[in-house]
Amino acid sequence: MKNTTLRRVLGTVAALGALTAGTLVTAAPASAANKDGSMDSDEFALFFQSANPSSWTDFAYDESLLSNDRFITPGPGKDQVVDNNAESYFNFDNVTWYVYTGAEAKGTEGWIPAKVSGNFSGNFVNQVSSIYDNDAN
Ligand SMILES: [Ca+2]
Ligand SMILES: [Ca+2]
Ligand SMILES: [Ca+2]
Repeated sequence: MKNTTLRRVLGTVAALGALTAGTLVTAAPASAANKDGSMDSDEFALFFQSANPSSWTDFAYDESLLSNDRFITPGPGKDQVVDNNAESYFNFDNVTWYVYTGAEAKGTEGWIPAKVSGNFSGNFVNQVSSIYDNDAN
């Protein structure tokens, strides 16, 4: 089980390395912590900028309001509010995450498959206001 998890994590290290200054955690998921600046294997991250390295925040749980969250890792955008301010994403989780342009899952819905990173398209760039995975937490 542990070896399988590690292989999955290592498979995405190269992509993450191009994105950021922050800490990539390859240890057991038991150490995962929400919004601690470490990308754990059950988390979803939002970045201040697209393409270029920038500040980001790691989310382990649903966020019905991103207006009280800020980008926390070192880099451009650090301490800026996340709401309507994220240009790219990294779904480091094993499940799909859903993003919405409105708070509390309102507005336009988008989804990001497990282990996929990229830039938000026109409908979502600097518009995302809430995020959810499908595990009821
Ligand atoms: Ca974390
Ligand atoms: Ca929040
Ligand atoms: Ca919005």
